[in-house]
Amino acid sequence: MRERAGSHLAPLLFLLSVLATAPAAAREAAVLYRDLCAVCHGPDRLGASGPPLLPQTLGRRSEADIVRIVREGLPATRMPAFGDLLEAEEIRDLVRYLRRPPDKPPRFGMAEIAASHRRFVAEEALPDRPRFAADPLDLFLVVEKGDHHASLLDGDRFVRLARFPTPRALHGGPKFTRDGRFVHFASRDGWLLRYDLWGLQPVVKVRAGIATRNIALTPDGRFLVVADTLPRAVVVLDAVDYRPVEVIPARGADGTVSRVAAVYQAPPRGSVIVALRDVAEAWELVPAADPARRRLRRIPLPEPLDDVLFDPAYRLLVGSSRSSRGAWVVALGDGRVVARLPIEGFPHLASGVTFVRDGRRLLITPNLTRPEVTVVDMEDWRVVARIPTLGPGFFARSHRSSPHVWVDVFAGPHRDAVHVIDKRTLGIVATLRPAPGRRSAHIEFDREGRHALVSIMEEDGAVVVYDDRTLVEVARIPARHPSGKYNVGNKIRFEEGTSH
Ligand code: DHE
Repeated sequence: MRERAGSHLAPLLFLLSVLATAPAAAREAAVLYRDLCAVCHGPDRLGASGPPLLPQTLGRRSEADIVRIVREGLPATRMPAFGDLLEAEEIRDLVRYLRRPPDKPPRFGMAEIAASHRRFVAEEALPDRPRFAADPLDLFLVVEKGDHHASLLDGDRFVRLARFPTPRALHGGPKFTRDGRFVHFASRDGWLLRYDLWGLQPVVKVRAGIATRNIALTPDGRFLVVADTLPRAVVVLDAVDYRPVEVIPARGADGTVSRVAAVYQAPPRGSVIVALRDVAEAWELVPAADPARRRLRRIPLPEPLDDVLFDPAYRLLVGSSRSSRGAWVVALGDGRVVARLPIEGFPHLASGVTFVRDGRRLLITPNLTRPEVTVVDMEDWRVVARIPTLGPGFFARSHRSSPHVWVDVFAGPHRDAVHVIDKRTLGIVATLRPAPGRRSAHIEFDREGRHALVSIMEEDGAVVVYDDRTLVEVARIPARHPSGKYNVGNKIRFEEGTSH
């Protein structure tokens, strides 16, 4: 450890003094972790105010990347720079320690979930009408990743009604109750929050895993189903009070343990579909208060498909995976392979949308690795158009009453561009750059399908509102690294142009 304490941060001075008095052997990585990192990342590396630091949660970052973060800190977060305090070798050893599994495998089951439970307000104390004057079914929820907040926007006037803290690192769409009053958020660290949009207050929270992908409500609204990659499990909770009902280990029919890629509500089926990342099957799950009565049906797949979309009747699953080329169409009823789609790269089907043209339903999907969007006829599964774009895209969005589909250009030098595609001609009619040089991504329509909202995904970003017909900007609301935006009315009506 270096003699110089650096310029800042009172807590670090305290930690420094602890280290200064520690014996030489205490410089080992585990001790450095305990003294410097555990206060934010938890004594067992499972996360606390900071994220978990385990091989499974660090997986996407290289050793060099993590060394840089430890040395330089992370801007706009509470992660300080340790470059003034630690020698390069100490940082390297610390990072290698973080990338090794802990001596004792982390455990996160019913007891740990129950122990994390916290209620903020009694159900009886919730207000009986909204605390704001705006149409409660035309609200937008904007997730602001920059400082882990969400904003509530009035979807008629495009003004902010409220802004409130959320768990850190939210991912996936928040899920609304059928009346649109409550919303469930999920973070990558497993924290779930049920929030009352009328009372503008958190109601209950729980940690349902160490690393979580997303959540789905059962169509009857009774249960919340959670997709975990650590532990490898599907967790079922009571959707109102967040008491754990069941932890279902994710194992294929042959016993192979799998990460859970995602869970999706399937309203016409009364079930939740579970996408698995490591085994060639999907599950259809109907939870029950008594786990002995829940139903779980395995649907065989031609290969593991972890990025999926459904037809509006939820008879078919269209899925792709990182390892395969193309996509498959599989009947949810009997696992019959209906078609194989010749799409190159990695179509991001979870972000695709469907719409009707000349009486035929088309599916349009962005591609995470290729500069094109693909349009597929959902009756005969022909690729009807490949539309070249300025770079790989992440999100597509439309609305039943809009003549357009909007797609972003998420990666590459043109990540500030958003293409507007004509549903009839399947040609790009405009390319907008709401903030030149800055990433513009993720689109959501208002309830009437008249306006499209785009996120400027930057620390000092914004939500930009366009008139969908004139393509003229009508409002710009500052926001801190806004990611997804969700219109309550579109979500609870299962509007065809948006995600569910
Ligand atoms: Fe997402 C939704 C998977 C990286 C922002 N993302 C989803 C869903 C899946 C998914 C399966 C649908 C679940 C849902 O909404 O309930 N995302 C993945 C990945 O596999 C991938 C590529 C890698 C990963 O590490 O998870 C990935 N996603 C990202 C990002 O890097 C994004 C841009 C920033 C972030 O927050 O991490 C991101 N994903 C989003 C958003 C949604 C989403 C905003 C909800 C979109 C919606 O409109 O519903």
